[in-house]
Amino acid sequence: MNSVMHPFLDMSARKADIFFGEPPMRMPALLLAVLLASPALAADIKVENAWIREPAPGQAVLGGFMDLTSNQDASLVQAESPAVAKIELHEMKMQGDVMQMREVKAIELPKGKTVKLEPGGLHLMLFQPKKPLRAGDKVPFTLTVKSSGKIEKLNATAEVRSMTPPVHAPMPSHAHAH
Ligand SMILES: [Cu+2]
Repeated sequence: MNSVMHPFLDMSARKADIFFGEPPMRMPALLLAVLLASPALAADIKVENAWIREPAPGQAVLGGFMDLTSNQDASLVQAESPAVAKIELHEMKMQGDVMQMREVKAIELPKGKTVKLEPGGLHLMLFQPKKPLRAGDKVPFTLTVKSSGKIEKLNATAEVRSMTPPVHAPMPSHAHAH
């Protein structure tokens, strides 16, 4: 079981399900209670190999990467961490000759497929670390995942790793304009 970081938010989500979801209001109360209590309805999501690229001095934007595998169709809709001001979900794509980066509303996690957040592809963009992050630091973060109309929060930890930028492959497009 994944622990729930924001019990209040989670309760609101469940309440919303009761009022706006499919017709559970007609179900006998006991059955409804059993369904809501069943953890089998929530997606089981593996978070592996989570890491953050150590920023250059003064750099206020960091890339976060990991492998995500869900046992049912789900989508990652939000990420947050007490270590940074904000996290966005990003995608990098070649558009003609130009590598472009944009924010995406969600990252789809198809059932059983390992989705890799990695340099040059989907990634988390972390903004404004509250204190300097150095290689070896462990950064806690929380992912918000939606599956079958349910919202769940996953807590995980990413390790800061240093990566010497390749001399011949500068990544000018990684300079964020937003
Ligand atoms: Cu980005």
